[in-house]
Amino acid sequence: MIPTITAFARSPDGGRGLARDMRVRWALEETGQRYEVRLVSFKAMKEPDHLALHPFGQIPTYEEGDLALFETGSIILHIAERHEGLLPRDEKARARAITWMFAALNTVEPPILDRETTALSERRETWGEARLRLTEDRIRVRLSQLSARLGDAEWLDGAFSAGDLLMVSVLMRLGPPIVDEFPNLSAYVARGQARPAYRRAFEAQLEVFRRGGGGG
Ligand code: GTB
Repeated sequence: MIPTITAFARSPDGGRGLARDMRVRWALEETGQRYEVRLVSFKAMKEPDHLALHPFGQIPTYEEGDLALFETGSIILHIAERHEGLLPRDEKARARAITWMFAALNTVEPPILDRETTALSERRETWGEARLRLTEDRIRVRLSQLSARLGDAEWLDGAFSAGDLLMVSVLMRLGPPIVDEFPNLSAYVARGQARPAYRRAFEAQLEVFRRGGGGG
């Protein structure tokens, strides 16, 4: 059964692959799955049909027959558990790869999102610049720990896994300036982005942006 995911009809990221449908597309490409995409407007995301799929009125969602999922981590785990390519077969290695999925979403991404909120909504406050610096220092702590663990390795724990897919996606969201302070992390992101499955997913989301005439 071909799954259907949802994505922004007009992504505000200008086709840079930063919206979370990119992570799901990438997982589907890594595992060689065909998929369909239903594009939704910001208005439609808050209407009953979409809210029945996603209680928080967001993208992405994932529909496969009578199964409907939301939350990128859960969607990617579902895909990874059913198809070869994103989780090792060995039980312990698999548990460790899943641990990295949670680490990406629960430990590394939160300070990055915090910085983004400050940069977008709080910067003009009298305390905005100070708070921005604070959030950046918190990110540096996490990235230095991650950098120390990765060391010279290609991926976080053996072969490329869903943990790497999510970690690279999270670091991409932060963007180069801070990541580049850690050369092994910027090389890690570049390795992820060089994967053929990543390139296919990126082109597919960019095509939506091109067809939409430039977002907005
Ligand atoms: N925890 C959920 C998950 O992982 O699936 C979070 C889902 C989520 O944040 N979805 C966002 C959304 O639907 C899109 S990805 N937002 C609309 C809303 O809440 O009304 C976040 C995102 C949006 C835009 C950019 N960008 O333009 O660069 C990047 C990332």
